[in-house]
Amino acid sequence: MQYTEQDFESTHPAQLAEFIGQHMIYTYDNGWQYELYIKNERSIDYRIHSGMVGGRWVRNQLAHICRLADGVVKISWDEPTGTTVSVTANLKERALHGVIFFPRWIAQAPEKTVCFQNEHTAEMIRLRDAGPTYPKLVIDEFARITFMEKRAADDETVVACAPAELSAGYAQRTN
Ligand code: FER
Repeated sequence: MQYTEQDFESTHPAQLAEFIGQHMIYTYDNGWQYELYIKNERSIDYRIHSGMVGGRWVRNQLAHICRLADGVVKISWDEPTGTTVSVTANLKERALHGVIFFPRWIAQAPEKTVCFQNEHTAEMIRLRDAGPTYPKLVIDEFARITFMEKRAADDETVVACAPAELSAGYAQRTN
């Protein structure tokens, strides 16, 4: 017997309407600044503005998205690099908690993953398979959501360029 994700699927698209299109910028208590767009029921786009892998950005990452309560969503995914992430966001309180599990090779050389990943997927898979994987660097941090807005689903313009190509002050906007 070989298991697939479909055997353990808990995404309920009908419960996700309030979260689809949500776009947010947040800063973890360790100072790392991230931007996340919930593109649709199964995918996210994101940019990393600062921190260990600042400059990295990704589009169309498959994610598991589930509603925990009104305004509370949990988003989890598995990167081609082998990094896995689970983020829980409380949109009403603008509070977020993320857990990032970095494979050892990224802890040793984080700059190898700083790119527009969609154009380097084969390279990321090669690096991941070369390892080492363990012990993973587990980062568990709270964050404050400093900017948030609701966009349409599947809007390709929300995350469309590298962090360094954004206009000055883009990530510093608050609302
Ligand atoms: C986040 C934490 C980690 C996040 C993305 C990551 C968009 C991705 C890290 C990586 O792939 O290196 O909150 O949100």
